[in-house]
Amino acid sequence: MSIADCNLIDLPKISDHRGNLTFVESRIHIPFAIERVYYLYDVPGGAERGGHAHKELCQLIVAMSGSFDIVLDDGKEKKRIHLNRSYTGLYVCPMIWREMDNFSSGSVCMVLASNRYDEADYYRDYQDFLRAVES
Ligand code: T46
Repeated sequence: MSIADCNLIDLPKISDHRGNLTFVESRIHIPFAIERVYYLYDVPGGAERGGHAHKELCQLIVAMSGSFDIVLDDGKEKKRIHLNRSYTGLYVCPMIWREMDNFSSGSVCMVLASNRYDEADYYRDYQDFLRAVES
């Protein structure tokens, strides 16, 4: 897996005089079935989140409100992506180290995930992650 396997996905947006509606359907708009939804909010200015990789988990990360940056790292290459639209999600495949920062005030990060929470699926040590991608 590499950061080339991660991509921005434009979700459907239905607009009328009442506002916008966006939806996500498993395996139609994203390449996995959604098993879990979680969200980050009330993130203090200057805070950093992430700092880990997943062995098997696939995720779609969406800035539902405000904005933040995600740095993707596959052990060879790094890429910083700014998310600021509630109809654009970042698909993150397994074995990608991610770090998140630059959260704007009041931002909300929603994550659609392919599996339930499992701490055993995490690499939380960067050297362990590098050893795994290099093996
Ligand atoms: C990711 C980024 C975008 C749970 O109990 N259930 C959950 O579903 C999650 C996601 C976390 N937790 C617990 C585990 C920790 O004790 O909540 C605590 C904070 O989790 P963590 O430090 O992993 O949070 P972030 O914001 O650094 O990372 C999270 C996700 O863990 C991660 O998969 O990609 O958001």
